[in-house]
Amino acid sequence: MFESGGGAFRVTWHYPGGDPNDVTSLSLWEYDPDNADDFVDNIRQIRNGTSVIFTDISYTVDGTNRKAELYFRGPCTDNFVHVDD
Ligand SMILES: [Ca+2]
Ligand SMILES: [Ca+2]
Repeated sequence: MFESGGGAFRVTWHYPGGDPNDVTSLSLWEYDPDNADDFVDNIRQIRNGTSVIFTDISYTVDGTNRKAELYFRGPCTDNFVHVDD
């Protein structure tokens, strides 16, 4: 999970030992402690070693800390997703 104050960020998927043609799908979620997590967006077919940029996720910011607690769900996320805020 990572925190964002809104704006844009870039996500890179890198699957070590995988093929450059490997593709996965990730969905972006926003964590809330007192209610169900909010679904934000899907990434379809992100290729191994490539990046996708989210340009405006300011609407996901909430809570007293004014941050969005973002995380990805997908088959290959744990150590293989890198975020540049
Ligand atoms: Ca929320
Ligand atoms: Ca939240």
